[in-house]
Amino acid sequence: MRRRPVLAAALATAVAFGPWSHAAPTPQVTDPAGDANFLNGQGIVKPPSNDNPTPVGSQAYADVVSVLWEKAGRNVRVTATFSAPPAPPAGTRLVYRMLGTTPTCDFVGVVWYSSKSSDPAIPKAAVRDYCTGATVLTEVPEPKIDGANLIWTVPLSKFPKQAVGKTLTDLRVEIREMQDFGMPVNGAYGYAYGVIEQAVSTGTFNLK
Ligand SMILES: [Ca+2]
Repeated sequence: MRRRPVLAAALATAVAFGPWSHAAPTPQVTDPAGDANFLNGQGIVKPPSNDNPTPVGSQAYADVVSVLWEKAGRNVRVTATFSAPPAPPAGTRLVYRMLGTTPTCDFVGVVWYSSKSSDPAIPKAAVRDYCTGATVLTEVPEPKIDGANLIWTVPLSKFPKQAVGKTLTDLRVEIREMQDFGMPVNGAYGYAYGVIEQAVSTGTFNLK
């Protein structure tokens, strides 16, 4: 009988802390559904908002709704969530870019090409950075597709040293359609053109 107060206190503690200790982390980037259609951010739909559902529809496979940056041991895990699985139809090649900025890097983040570029210098998945005056792609394992989620798990060591230990600011998304020539033409195998989807935020992530 004398133990009852202790048990009661333990239960009270479990109740008090239980729900919060398992709360889902909050994505740093959120974006409306229904706005992935090449119009937003293309000068067609004007600021102040780049997120305007339009009558022309939306490509759900490119329609980002949130991005969560997390530490996972010595890895960085980036989970991008879409309106549908990120699986463009045959013939449509997209590059999915999840980026941020540091004082010395115009951008640094993770990218995934929905189909392999014919350019041997472009890996299917990479850390993409502009920290040294040029765009650099560092190959990383492909992200996992889990339903409507695209999940990169990238060793911290794959990020440029100029960015490690720094805070990524202005976390954002840019998804572009790719033209692939299948062979080098004037030195290029292809290029990225229209922005099918973008998202911006003031969210940050400590890259360490
Ligand atoms: Ca969206």
